[in-house]
Amino acid sequence: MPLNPSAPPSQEPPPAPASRRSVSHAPLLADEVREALAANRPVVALESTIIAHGLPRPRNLQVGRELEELVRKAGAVPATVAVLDGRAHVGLDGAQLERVAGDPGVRKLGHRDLAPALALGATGATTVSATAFLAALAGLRVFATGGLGGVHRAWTETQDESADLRLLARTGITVVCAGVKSILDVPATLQRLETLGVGVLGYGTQWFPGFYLSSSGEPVDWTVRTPQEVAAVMRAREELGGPPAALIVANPVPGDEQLDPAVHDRVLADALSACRRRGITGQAVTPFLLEFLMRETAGASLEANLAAVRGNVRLAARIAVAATR
Ligand code: PSU
Ligand code: MN
Repeated sequence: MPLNPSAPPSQEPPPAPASRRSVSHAPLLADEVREALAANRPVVALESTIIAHGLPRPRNLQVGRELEELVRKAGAVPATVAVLDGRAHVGLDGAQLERVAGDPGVRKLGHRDLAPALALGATGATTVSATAFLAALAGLRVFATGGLGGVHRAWTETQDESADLRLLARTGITVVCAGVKSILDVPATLQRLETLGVGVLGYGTQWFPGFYLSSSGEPVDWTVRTPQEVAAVMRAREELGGPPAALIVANPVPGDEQLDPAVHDRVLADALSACRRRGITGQAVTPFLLEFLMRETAGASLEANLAAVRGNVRLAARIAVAATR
């Protein structure tokens, strides 16, 4: 409305533009998630980047639903995390999950992208860094994913290190994963995790898992064998206090469901050179490499990826149950 020049000067400041009006940026918890947390019942956070950018449509929606179902079957409440129209959600309903899986405009949001996404009303899937942050903020203690981001093999040229690592260094949450993605420099990533104070437990193994492969060939310092042992480590960390950091539970894909290691090594070498040749950088690198492997292994890498994620989600639910006892 144009100002009336004859009106007395107003005492009220002019209304802020819509984009600056104070809307809450606190994550919105699904009812079921809020009730479970209030009653100290187990909840498992699930990330959404794997759904929106890590898996092909329409299989991704089926998988998103299946993962939530696996959490329920193990006696916990699933909380898939995403940002919809500028609001962070911890726990999605069916239509919201469909949107994350089906809308090609869904962005990929790391932790640093959250503030602009909330302020500007964007819609996006959350990576490990953004999911861990929002889940911990909402009071969740356990989170499941496929493979963490980490130090990329071309780090000396690109300086590409996933923001997952820095966020996990500062966030007290237990992350169940099949190690870090094997497209990465695994030894360098393990070194970074050590420096950053992120705990690493091998689940039923003395070897750090290799995402598509049961082992990366790198040893782990600590091995646990039951969800109760993981819960005991979580309690010890919480009792000790000190600077918060994540605890990684590295859970290998079963040997009979892993990708053939020879196929893995050959196709990955091709994927890395294609990535370099095409000048792919930044957030696009990981989805490009995952997609390349999927195509060039005729879907075998996808099956190994899914087997890993399913195993992680089941284990995360058992850990959440053990940790609320
Ligand atoms: N695990 C999977 N598939 C994925 C991812 C993890 O099985 O797509 C995602 C996670 O969201 C992780 C992200 O945080 O890949 C890492 O991306 P970047 O390397 O750009 O940080
Ligand atoms: Mn990166």
